[in-house]
Amino acid sequence: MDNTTGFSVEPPEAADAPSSESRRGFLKFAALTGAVVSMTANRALADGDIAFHAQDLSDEQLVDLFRTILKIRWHERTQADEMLSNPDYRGYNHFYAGQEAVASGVCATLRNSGPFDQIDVVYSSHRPSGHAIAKGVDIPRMCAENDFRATGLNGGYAAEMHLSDPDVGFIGADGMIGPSMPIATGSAFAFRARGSDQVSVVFGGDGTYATPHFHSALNNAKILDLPFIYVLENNLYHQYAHYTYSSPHKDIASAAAAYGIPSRVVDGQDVIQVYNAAKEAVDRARSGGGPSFIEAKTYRYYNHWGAPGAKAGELGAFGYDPLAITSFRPDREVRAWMQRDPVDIARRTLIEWGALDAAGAEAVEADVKAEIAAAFAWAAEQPLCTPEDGLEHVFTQGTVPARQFG
Ligand SMILES: Cc1ncc(C[n+]2csc(CCOP(=O)(O)OP(=O)(O)O)c2C)c(N)n1
Ligand SMILES: [Mg+2]
Repeated sequence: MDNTTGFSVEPPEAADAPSSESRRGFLKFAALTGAVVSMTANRALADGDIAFHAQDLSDEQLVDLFRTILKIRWHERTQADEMLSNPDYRGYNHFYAGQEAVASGVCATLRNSGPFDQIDVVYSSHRPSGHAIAKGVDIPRMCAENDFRATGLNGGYAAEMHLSDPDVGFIGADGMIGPSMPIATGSAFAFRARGSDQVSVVFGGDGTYATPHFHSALNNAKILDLPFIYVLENNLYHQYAHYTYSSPHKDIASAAAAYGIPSRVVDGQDVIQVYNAAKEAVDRARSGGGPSFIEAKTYRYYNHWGAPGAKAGELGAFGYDPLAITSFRPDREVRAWMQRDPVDIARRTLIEWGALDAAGAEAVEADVKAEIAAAFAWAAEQPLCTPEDGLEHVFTQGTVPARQFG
């Protein structure tokens, strides 16, 4: 363990092992009590560094973190309800509910507004709505986009899997698993070449480990010492296959050690843990210290795609997913993870820290629910795309100057 940062740069075997006496003691205690060892917020408290960066956050900033988590949660729930109960709704999503603390904690450490040559950039995945909201996209226009409306963020061309909003540094979703990683290192290279202190972040699932892009991105990021952060959201499954089918590592973060990149495994349900790890990584990247890798252990409450198994008005999806090709998730696993809900954990922490009280938390949630309902209502009134719109932005106007290569 690198004691100055808390990031591990040890080889895989050592990185998986307990890192301190206190943590070892806690693990022993947890094993004795039958607790879920690797997932409790206490694990980080036992490390003694849980609030290191977050302690500098004002009450207002802490409430903002909670608000972001809630915005994502109510966006997902509202959209799932639309899909289940409104036959006129055309949108769809790879729902992010359950993983909200990851996007919220990471993006809270980034520059999300300002000129394009100063803003930090986020490359997202096929599961982008949480990343987009946390980065600060205009939510009503995102709702319109997801329903293929002409006034949506991308004119109704993109919808969920190609959503993008350069104004806030959300370079965008990506339907392909893997290619966004080397593209994100490309941005990081541009920042370094221009002498900018911007940071490039990519979010990828556990499914990205087995792609060549995972390895080439980390290799290039280290060799060129790029301001690049790989946030791997390990929600245990890619589509319907458990991640251990395609990765030999219990902690995929162990793989970063092979490239000499410091890594950190965090409880992705605890926004404070995510924030701390991301803050360290961003500080390192901005100050020329090179790339970092963060693995957030998390879980999605809905099935891989859409809302099969979900009921309108209820959180989560249960039962056999007819889209499942191979195995599917046991209901009891979903329910167990829902016991460690990122909304509940954030609310409890903020109340314990005195940033707000229970009534205040309820007020924030009511406020967010109203904001999201208004966003969907606005989107529903927007004009639909016409078939002719499909020919816009395809061909360039005028002439393209000839370029000579080589
Ligand atoms: C190159 C490529 N192969 C296969 C797919 C089909 N596909 C879409 S999502 C997905 C699983 C991704 O799993 P993971 O990276 O763990 O992300 P999660 O869905 O769990 O968020 C796959 C295989 C794809 N989109 N791109
Ligand atoms: Mg996954």
